[in-house]
Amino acid sequence: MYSAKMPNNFLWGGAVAAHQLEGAWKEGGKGTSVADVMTVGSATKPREITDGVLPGKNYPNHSAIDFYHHYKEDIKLMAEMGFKAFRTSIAWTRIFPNGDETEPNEEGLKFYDDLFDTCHEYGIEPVITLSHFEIPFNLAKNYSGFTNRKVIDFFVRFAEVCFKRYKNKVKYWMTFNEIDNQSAFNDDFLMATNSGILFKDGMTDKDKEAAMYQAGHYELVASALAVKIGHKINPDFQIGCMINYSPVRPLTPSSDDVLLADKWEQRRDWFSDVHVFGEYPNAVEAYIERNGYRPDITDEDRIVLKEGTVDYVGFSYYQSTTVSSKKVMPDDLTDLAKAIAKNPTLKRSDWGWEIDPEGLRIALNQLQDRYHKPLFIVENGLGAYDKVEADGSIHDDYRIDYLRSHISEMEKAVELDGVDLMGYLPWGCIDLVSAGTGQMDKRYGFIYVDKNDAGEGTLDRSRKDSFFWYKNVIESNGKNLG
Ligand code: P53
Repeated sequence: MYSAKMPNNFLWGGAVAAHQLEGAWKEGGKGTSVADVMTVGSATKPREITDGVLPGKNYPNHSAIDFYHHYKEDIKLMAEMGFKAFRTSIAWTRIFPNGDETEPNEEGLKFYDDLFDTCHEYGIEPVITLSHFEIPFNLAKNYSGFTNRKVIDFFVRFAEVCFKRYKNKVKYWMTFNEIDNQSAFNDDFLMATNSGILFKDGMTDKDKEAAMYQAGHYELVASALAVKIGHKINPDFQIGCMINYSPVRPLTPSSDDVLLADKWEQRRDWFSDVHVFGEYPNAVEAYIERNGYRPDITDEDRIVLKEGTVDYVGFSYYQSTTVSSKKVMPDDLTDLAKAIAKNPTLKRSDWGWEIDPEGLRIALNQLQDRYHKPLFIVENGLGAYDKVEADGSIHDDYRIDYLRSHISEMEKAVELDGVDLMGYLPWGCIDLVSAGTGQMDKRYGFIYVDKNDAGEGTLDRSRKDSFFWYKNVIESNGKNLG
């Protein structure tokens, strides 16, 4: 609905994911997830995905920030900032340790009962992702992840158990985190995290891309089935999709650059197109056919997709993307990464992520125009090194600058452009393990956690300058940006 000002029920808060902060990877009956077999990397060194948990390696997600034992203290700090909503995920392996069991693990279910109860004690609405980069390792290793149709049933069982158990505790859900990331099909990390695909040596780009289309399709079917079941369990549920949205800028006004930007978007946005419209866009059907891929897509699947469309579009926004036809011509586009050009007008983070606040307003407008659905910013933020002063304070003005400029563009989108926006949940509201690099020192938080990349530290929590700044933002419903 059109609102000329920031709505009073706007969901200010923050976001995290289970595997990046809970730790306690073997407690409460939890099984091993793909995140548990990823080592620590750095800005320049990718994480290694090992064949099971091997001795002598550093797996940062195993202990993370031990939210599993600290959640009461952490939620209290979020309440102090005035959070209205808190996004986290349910670790699939706490509920189904190997993914293929028929009965859930009661101790895992109980943990999330207590967590959600704690949120409600402070009037904080939980926003829950079902699958956030933490598919059971068994499903990856022994079923080839989502390239296997059987995994649809395992996911749907997991979703149904969660919907039933938390029927009166959780209203806002999302099915698959950043489902569109896997369009970067030759990125081993993204394929493992998104779909539980562990590529074998010798696979060609074509093999990988074909696997991605199959896995993506089965995930979309699994999501649609979950949406249908969820709405039956509680018609008040709001179940969304979740994409990593990056508006694409042509490097120059040339037709080749403009068309390349369109092609690039088509090859990512089909995931959310299917989630929202319940049908495949022509551009992707044509691309699949032109390349000779034959994903298993049945007529029944197509009916399911239509019946399980989402209620809202959740998305993360970190940066825009700029593409150049000097790198690749539009009709030759396969590997999306190869089309990306450095945007000469933008600054970058220490990890090379471009900083583009206006890109967020563009994203909100594009998504509103394309989908006509409520939107929800469920991740945004700056990964940065923080310095703790002698007196324990942390002056993270760079983080405040990033968030201020993005919130300001977001407010223009709501107040000037009429975007129907449910809330703003910046990423990593408490410091946690980076998904991409496994580092602790790539920090996003308002709350500092004393732990470094080597895994050393007291785990003590403290308030950064941004903590007090964000409290004022929330208190003033976004008017006081400092
Ligand atoms: P990190 C890649 C591209 C965009 C977002 O990322 C991504 C990724 C995966 O690294 O992930 C999302 O921790 C994701 C979160 C993640 C966050 O962005 O690499 O949903 O789990 O932590 C930030 O700096």
